[in-house]
Amino acid sequence: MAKIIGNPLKNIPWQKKPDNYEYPVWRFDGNPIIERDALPFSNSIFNSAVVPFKDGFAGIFRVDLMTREQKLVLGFSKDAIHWDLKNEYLFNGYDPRLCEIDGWYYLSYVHIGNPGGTTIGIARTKDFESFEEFDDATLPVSRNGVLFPRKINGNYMLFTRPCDKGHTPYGDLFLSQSPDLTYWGRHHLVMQPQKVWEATKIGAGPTPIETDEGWLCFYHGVTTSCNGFVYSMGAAIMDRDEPWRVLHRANCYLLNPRTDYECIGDVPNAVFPCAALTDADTGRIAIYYGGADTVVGLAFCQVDEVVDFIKAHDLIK
Ligand code: BMA
Repeated sequence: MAKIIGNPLKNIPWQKKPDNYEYPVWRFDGNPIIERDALPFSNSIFNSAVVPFKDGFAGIFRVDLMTREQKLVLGFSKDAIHWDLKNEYLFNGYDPRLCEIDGWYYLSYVHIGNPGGTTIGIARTKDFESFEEFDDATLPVSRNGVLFPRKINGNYMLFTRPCDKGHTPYGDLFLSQSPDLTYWGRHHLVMQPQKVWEATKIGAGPTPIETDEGWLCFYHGVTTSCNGFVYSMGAAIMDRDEPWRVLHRANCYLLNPRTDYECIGDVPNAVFPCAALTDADTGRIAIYYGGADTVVGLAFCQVDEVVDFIKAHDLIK
């Protein structure tokens, strides 16, 4: 029975698995939790990040405006379901991830503005009021920069996904290391697309979740149909000390576009996970994902059940 290594989170949002549902990840029945027009002048609010903060939660939300500029926006919540979004733009960019390391909340995101293409921006805050920005962690062109929630063997670890300036038709998962969040090196290839559901490209998802069996990493995988890309969520388990080593990897997706809010929107057929809350006491995990590049959805799972599922459908033999 896999266990989460981390803090308890008594107020994690939760809903029981529907009766007779056979798969390990299920959706919140109040989805979407954030609609596309939750802020003035917003076109869509989707791939977003959340963390426990004080006695509630803080989040950084991807808001695409009616001009189709891409902005990051702060939000706060008592229950991690109902969010008070601030109508102020924090950074230019998209697809934020958040994690807490030693009292700092770290944001990694797709930074736009470099003429060479997108890079991974990193910033940190203690209070979600003032942010310190680091130099970009990658050269262009790169997306899906996801930090691990602690140093491993003295280094910060960052998943990256080198890509092109467009709607990249390829993509492998890499990991880079840094002693100080400024100088990055010791790069490793971690995973490449394998099965059809993710054959076009893969990219990291929420902050990796530490368990006694390894780092539980949800990620997105993309397949190409005659009607375009289909984005689903998969999962793998990486070695705790050498997280570029994949110990187990599900051969199928764990969540894919099936509901109206995942299949209909600005980019149809997209499930794009960017955050997860965890409760070490109960093994509960709440996953936040973008639906059809338009809204924010929430899904749930139990760590032991997900790990068992990955092992039962394991690509790594
Ligand atoms: C990716 C990113 C995501 C987006 C997805 C589907 O390349 O841009 O932000 O959700 O495409 O459009």
